[in-house]
Amino acid sequence: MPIFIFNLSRSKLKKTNEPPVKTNMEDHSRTIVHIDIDCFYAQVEEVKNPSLKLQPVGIQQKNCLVTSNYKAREYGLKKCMSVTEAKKLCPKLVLINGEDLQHYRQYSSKVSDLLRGFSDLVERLGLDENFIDVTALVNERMASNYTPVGCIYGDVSGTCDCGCYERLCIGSQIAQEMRDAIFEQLSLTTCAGIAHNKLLAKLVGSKNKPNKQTILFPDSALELMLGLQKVCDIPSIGVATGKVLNDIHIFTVKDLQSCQIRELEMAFDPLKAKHLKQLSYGVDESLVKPYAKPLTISLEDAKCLVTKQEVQDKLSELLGRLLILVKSDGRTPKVIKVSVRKYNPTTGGQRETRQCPLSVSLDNQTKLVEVAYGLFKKIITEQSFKVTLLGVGFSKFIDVPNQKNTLDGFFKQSSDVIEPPIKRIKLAKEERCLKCPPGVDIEVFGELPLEVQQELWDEHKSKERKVVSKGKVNTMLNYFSKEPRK
Ligand code: DGT
Ligand code: MG
Repeated sequence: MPIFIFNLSRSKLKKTNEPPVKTNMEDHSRTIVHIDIDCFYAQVEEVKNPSLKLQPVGIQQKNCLVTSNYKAREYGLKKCMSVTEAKKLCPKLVLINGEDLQHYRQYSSKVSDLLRGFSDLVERLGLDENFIDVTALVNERMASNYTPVGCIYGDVSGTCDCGCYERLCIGSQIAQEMRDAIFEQLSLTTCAGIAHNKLLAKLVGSKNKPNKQTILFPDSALELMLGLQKVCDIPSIGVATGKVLNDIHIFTVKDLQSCQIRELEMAFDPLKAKHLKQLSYGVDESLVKPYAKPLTISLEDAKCLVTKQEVQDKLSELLGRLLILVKSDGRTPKVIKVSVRKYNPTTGGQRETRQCPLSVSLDNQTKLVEVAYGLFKKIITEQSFKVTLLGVGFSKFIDVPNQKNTLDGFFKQSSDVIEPPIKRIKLAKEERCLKCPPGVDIEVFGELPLEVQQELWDEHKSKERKVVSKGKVNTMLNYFSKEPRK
């Protein structure tokens, strides 16, 4: 249950016609940090090529400028400007093609992974923004030092007495630590907003840019919201909702605050109407939703291929790029899959996918191409073919790091095929051991990471339910079975 802090004497809304939601009636017990990377794509290019730092740099996709570094922004360059216009404003502009997002994605996951070292509650928003709920960490540090770090938005004179001032000050210290870590480890500068909810943390973070952070104390929330002007400037109000609001003559944040809830309920369902009203006052009860890593990481190319060589070259190219993504993801995939669309003049063709357990090291690209080509041959059995799409992907990830301490690293002997660690076994400790499936050496089982133990147990249960088909002998369970492999 949220704790409401009733402090009506300080309400700036008292004189207006009774708005149903007041910011200082909201629960302030959380501390949320929002981190946004400065001129993200441009900074990644600068990290790759530091000489760019001294020059105005623009990132181009098609004929459009999607971002530019702050040096270029001094010339008046803006997002979504045409490249021709940008060049006119800044003739010395260095343009870089930013259509391949691979490096940006890599940096994006590195930043989120680094932030997860501070709190499990990290939510990604796009490629360069993260919300981090640092409430637990703040509570651990209470009664230490309450010096605020960074800029403060608005007036701090009338602070609430629920302890939010102290919490937000500690939150600002944590935000600074996070930004320092991102800079030290990845050479990226960032902006941060610190507030008691996601909406306010995001909004206030953009008040001082670049490479700065800003705290918002709850008493300044209304000022921040009213500074937005248009309803569409409220982050979670998209184009469609904005249009409906405009249709009922609500254009500004002030309009949204002062309209009757009944008016909103005529256009939206009651929950959404209440939510919109709350947003206009800077009230946002939404939680930081920890991001789930993707179930599959795959790449595909819709190119026409007609020879074995073309297919192998394409698989090699796709796998090369895919391995970079998988390695930066950090987890270990257990399954490799290939998708193919066979050309059909009438229907255009249908996509077919084949997959198999991954028994080859991620470091051995040549063998991976062989495995992928084997899967391709299972779909395309004809000598003469025409495929219009080829894709390759990894799935069934387990949280075992794929570079150091990898499953294959752990079990690797001289070949690339995973072998059980016969010589390295110790007795299993009761407390970390899940049920050992029949047929698996209890000592080997006890030595495995919990995720792998769980995986083996799940596989055993599936086998019991006959989910694993007889043909699929190359399973995890077989790797760890005491029986010799078939
Ligand atoms: P900032 O945060 O103002 O310092 O600058 P950026 O560049 O980080 O801008 P942001 O945070 O809005 O967007 C992050 C990246 O996303 C940006 O570097 C390029 C890309 N991006 C932003 N807006 C667009 C867009 O409208 N279209 C496309 N294709 N990419 C965009
Ligand atoms: Mg940014």
